[in-house]
Amino acid sequence: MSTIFDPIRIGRIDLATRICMAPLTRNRASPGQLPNDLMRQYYQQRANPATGAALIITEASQICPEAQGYLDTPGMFNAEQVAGWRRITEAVHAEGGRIVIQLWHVGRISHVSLQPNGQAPVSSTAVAAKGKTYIAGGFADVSAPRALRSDELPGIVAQYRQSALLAIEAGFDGVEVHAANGYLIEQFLRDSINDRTDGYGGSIPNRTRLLREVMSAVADAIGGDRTGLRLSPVTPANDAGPDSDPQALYGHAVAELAPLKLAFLHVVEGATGGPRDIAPFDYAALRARFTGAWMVNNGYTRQMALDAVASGRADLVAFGKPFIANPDLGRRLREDAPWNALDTKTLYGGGAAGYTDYPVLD
Ligand code: 8OZ
Repeated sequence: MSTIFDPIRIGRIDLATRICMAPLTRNRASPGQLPNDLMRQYYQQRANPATGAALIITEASQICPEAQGYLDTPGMFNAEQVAGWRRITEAVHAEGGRIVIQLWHVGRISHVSLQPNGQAPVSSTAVAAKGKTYIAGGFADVSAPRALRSDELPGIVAQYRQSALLAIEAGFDGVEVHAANGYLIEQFLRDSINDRTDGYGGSIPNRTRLLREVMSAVADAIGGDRTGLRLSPVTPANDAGPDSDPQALYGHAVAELAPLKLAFLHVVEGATGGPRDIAPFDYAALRARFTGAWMVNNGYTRQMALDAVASGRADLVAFGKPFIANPDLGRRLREDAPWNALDTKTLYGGGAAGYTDYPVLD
């Protein structure tokens, strides 16, 4: 029987415990979508596996300029960004921690003011999402997207591949592809959003095509044993309506990735950051189709995490908001110490307040 405090090897990555820091958008990058010293301090504070996380998954980071959907999120597509991230991976490694970067393309969850030349965001569809994003000056409705042509998709796949290669150059232990929470890949997966009539729409194998091509390209570039994937089969986040058959869709998606021997699959159970029981879904059946490490997330308490790993239901547990408010969450889990409360006003944007100034024990 394992505990959340036991080591594990996932793919090529050795972890000191099963405690992971979930990806968390904090909107504190510098102009140029650049990682900076404040971000370095934030990750470093959480990087020692004895007190923090064994594995940090960074905040979602753009694979290309068109992939941005919110103000001041970091990028991973040019040399300056690589140099900035390198300082962060070095700081995390100096603490004995491991760090993978979450790579995303937001698709239609964006705003023309964040897009190159003020152009429309791209998606599987030309139908706008209902929802807001955060831009210069405050919240704004997301913009109407342009549906990608089929001949543009190989270029998007190539951008994921290139971004993953840059991540390795920046010293990351691997990458997590963000295919959750209503962003581009999920905009292709779900039949509630994908209204295409080409080879990327319609049947389940067509809707999972972009995911399959992205994961194959990334795994081919850096190794499946350094590649993870995040899915959220039933989340309603970012106006992602429920798929007509999520069990079949996500089951197929995971089964066809088997040849890639991915390091881990990170599943958001229920509504991201909300109710875990929003819709029925058999996560154990999904796991049965996967051979790598199984990472669970969403609203885990200490007891839930202990039970999930002790029972064998999960290999790893990712904590999100608790890691914002508790840089030493690993120690607090070990000692069963109370957790600091989260200040929700300082989640997105701003400086050190609510970012690097949460207190540790003693
Ligand atoms: C909260 C605010 C902005 C983005 C996600 C990357 O839901 C996000 C995100 C969360 O995956």
